[in-house]
Amino acid sequence: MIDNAQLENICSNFLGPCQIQHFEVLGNGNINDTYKVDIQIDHTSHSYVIQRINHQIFKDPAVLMRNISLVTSYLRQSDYPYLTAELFSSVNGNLLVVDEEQQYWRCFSFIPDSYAPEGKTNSTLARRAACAYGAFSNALKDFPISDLSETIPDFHNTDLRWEYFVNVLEQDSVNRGKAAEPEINAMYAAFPVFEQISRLKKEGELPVRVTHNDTKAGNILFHKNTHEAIAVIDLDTVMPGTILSDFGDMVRTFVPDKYEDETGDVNLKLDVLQAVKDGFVAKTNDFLTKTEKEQLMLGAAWIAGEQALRFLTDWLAGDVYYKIQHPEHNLIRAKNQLNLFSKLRELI
Ligand code: GN1
Ligand code: MG
Repeated sequence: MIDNAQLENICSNFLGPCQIQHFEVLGNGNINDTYKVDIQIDHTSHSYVIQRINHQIFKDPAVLMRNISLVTSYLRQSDYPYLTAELFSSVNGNLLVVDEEQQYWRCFSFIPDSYAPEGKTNSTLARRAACAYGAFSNALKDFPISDLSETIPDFHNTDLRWEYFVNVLEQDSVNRGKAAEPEINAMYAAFPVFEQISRLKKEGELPVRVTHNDTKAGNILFHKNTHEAIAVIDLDTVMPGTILSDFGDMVRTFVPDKYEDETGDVNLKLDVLQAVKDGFVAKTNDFLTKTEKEQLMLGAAWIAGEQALRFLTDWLAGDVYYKIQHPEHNLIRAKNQLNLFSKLRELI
């Protein structure tokens, strides 16, 4: 855990000499470390978001920042009706500050009076969120896609993720294979859905678009009084992809009645599912192809299945990717996502 002095040092690099009045961990990110800091400037308190980028995962933080700058400038010049967090440059004019431990830091404006729901929302909030994610895709539909880099190459290449899973399973380096037998079998049973997606991609049926790639419930900010959606956040994985994964991640996180790391049977909230569909289609109907529209629910099952694959692989590999709070965390997440996958598969 970071202390006040360390954080103050980072902040000073962006904002000039300053004193932190208060800081707290923001959100439930599994990869980066995010803090909200309150700073007194000219007798007024200002809030910022300070974030340490996990550069084991985002291997080229400069490229990541370039993508985000390009996309947010483009959105601000379009008629996209939502807020975008402002990035601050360091006193040396860089969007990144590298500390003495070679950790990469960045600073955003904090969007005031906002909250992120993380899931378990009602259909009104889900529809508003889906409209916002849909408007995000719509606003970027003519963005010059070749300007964007892949911040994590092959992020939704499930074929490669499958190969990695099989390798990890064969090696079983931390001897966890036996304890996960039912989940491993369920994973194999999910494979035909991955094959279907892979086939559609190979046949050119899924146009490459600018996609967000992390359209979960926790990445939408709502206004705390009006409960209107006000911003799409976490643009780290905005890169070329298929719209099915953006629809899929919304369904994966808004529709179940459990958070992704809760135990117990996962049930679908069908009114919320309808709201996600309605909101997203309202904003994307004009430009999605017939196949994309027909395959949205395949996308939902795919993304839940792929997430199960990622959590299960990480558990079998000895928890090398996601942050965990306890030893069984990734296995519980995998069980939850497999359960969700089986429910979504019935709706394809
Ligand atoms: C990670 O860190 P966070 O919560 O924004 C992951 C997503 C997963 C998500 C599962 C770069 O996102 O792909 O869907 O955890 N991000 C990366 O909660 O791998
Ligand atoms: Mg993210």
